[in-house]
Amino acid sequence: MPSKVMSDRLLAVLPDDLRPQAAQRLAAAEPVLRRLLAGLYGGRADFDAWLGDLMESLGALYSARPPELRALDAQRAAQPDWFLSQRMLGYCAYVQNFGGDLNGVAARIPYLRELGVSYLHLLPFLRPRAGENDGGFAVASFDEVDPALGSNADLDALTTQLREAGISLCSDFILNHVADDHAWAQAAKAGDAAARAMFHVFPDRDMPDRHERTLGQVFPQVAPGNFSFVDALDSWVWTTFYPYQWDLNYANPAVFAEMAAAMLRLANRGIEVFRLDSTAFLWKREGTNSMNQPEAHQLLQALRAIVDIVAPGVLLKAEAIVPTRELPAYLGSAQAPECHIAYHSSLMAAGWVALAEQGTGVLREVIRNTPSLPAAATWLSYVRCHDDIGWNVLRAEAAATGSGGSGGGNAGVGASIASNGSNGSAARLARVARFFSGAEGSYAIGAAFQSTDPNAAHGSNGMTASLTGLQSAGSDEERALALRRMLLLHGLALSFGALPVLYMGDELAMENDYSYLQRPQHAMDSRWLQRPVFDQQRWKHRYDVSTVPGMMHQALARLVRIRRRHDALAANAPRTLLADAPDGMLALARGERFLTLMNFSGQPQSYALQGAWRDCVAEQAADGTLVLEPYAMHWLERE
Ligand code: OTU
Repeated sequence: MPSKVMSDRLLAVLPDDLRPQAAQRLAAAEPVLRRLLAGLYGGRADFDAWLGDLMESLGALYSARPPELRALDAQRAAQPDWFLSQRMLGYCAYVQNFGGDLNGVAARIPYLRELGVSYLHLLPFLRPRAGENDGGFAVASFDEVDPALGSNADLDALTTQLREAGISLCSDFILNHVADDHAWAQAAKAGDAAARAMFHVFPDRDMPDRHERTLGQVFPQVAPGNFSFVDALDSWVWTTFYPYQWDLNYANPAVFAEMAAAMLRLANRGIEVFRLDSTAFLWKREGTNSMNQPEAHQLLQALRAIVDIVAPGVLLKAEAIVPTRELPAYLGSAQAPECHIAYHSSLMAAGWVALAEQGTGVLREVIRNTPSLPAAATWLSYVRCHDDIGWNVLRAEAAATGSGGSGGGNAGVGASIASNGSNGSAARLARVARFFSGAEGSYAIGAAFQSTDPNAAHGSNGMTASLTGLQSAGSDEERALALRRMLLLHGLALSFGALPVLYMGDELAMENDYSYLQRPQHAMDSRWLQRPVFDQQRWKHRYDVSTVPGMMHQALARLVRIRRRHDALAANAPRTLLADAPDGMLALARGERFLTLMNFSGQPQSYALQGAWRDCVAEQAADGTLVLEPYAMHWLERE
């Protein structure tokens, strides 16, 4: 069917005044959308009719978009790199932990502004499954706010207030699965064939067993296997995560159309960024691990084309916790844009490896493996998040960089491990995981996640402060070292060249929360260690530099302020890894005029500066040979 016919289906439902603009956007994106969807679903007899209906539903969502959001769309379409500025800073929190409810979050807007936050990621706040729900990642309705957190009207009010404060709201959009009490799952259980076709349902173990041969496991301990038997269906359902999270079947075009519309309805409530959860898993293919499949990228590119037509002010953020080489594809290319932002989980995990090993081999290899990006796309940098720090994404870098861990002669945890080949790299990463669970003479207090095998690494849990030694510190000196380690990791995230996101509580050096052990539904999932309730007492001390929270908060706020002043630190401004630093250090140049020096080891490190510099943090001149104290960081600008 010709492009014009499809575009007309959308234009027909728009009021006259919106048509010229829509026609313009369609001219650019409709052919792309149609090509992508034809590639996925074109073989079906009803493809043209389906696509026509999709266009009409997009038209309805287009005309329902509130004028103030349309204005934002226009503004951002005129400046598509708006989110790459060094003035952008993210903050991530659970609604219930940060503000109690949505109104409580609104009450914290002044605090966020004071920190310089311009992007707020609130972890899942839509109506979750009744009972256990994986921290809200099992969604029962995409159209209702969780009643425990507020109403849809509260969400509308919050997005309005945030927008007025210059803060973009980011919401999770959990598009890989829905809860087993979502209307589709309930209808399927009641015998509705169309609803059943929204999922991957198998009458016996034949196909599940064939898939299992090559699938990995996300939660091997608490949710082993990737299929769950559902009595009401008398069948097996694909459940990559917990058994109550049913994977959606994107081979069915109805799933794509429904999910695209659900996302745009949320966009029309003023959500400006969607964190697309578990994007790697969207398409299944026998004989593979059913991750990062080409069709998953086509689906994301089709979603992007839809956003570019209906709500071009909206950003898509890929959550794909996959090896570094698989990451760039989630940002697409200039010709085929995909997401605007992607989590750089390798960079995040490698910062922690550098601390454990007191050497930067893996970190440098990650940076070398990080390609430059299409113009209006960037990485998300972070120190930690609500999930575990996953080590497996670093297998390739750990294998490529020898044993690691030299840090000024003080053997780091990797020092005695030979790591050529995958067993070596697994053992090396397993040692890092043990380090952060407190073994290997470590200052860290954390928990290994989802692995009982001492030779395998999965992930590590714990708050940044606890993993960097604050919780175990017995003296001011040890506290000072922990503080430096926290600032070092934050400094990496802030100066790397990315959109940095702070994790709630880290700015106040909050420690592990053990209350989850008392909650039977959470006790087996140690990710709850790092999901504490915002500490009001620490917050009150944020200006008091005689306290640890005050020291952390003030030092971090200072880095944020310095970052804002330097356009060399903008997300996609040039970055060069300098090879002349010792292994315990990382030296990162941002253009010709800015230099970040980081000591990941417990020993002093020297670095010979070329030319005259100014230390923007210490506010003093720096030249000649600079000696970096253990875990110290220097941000230098050229004089
Ligand atoms: C995401 O995470 C979420 O961030 C988790 O909180 C959810 O439990 C999960 O999806 C299911 O919705 O693999 O790329 O290892 O890193 O579960 C997606 C733990 C994921 C997480 C993993 C993850």
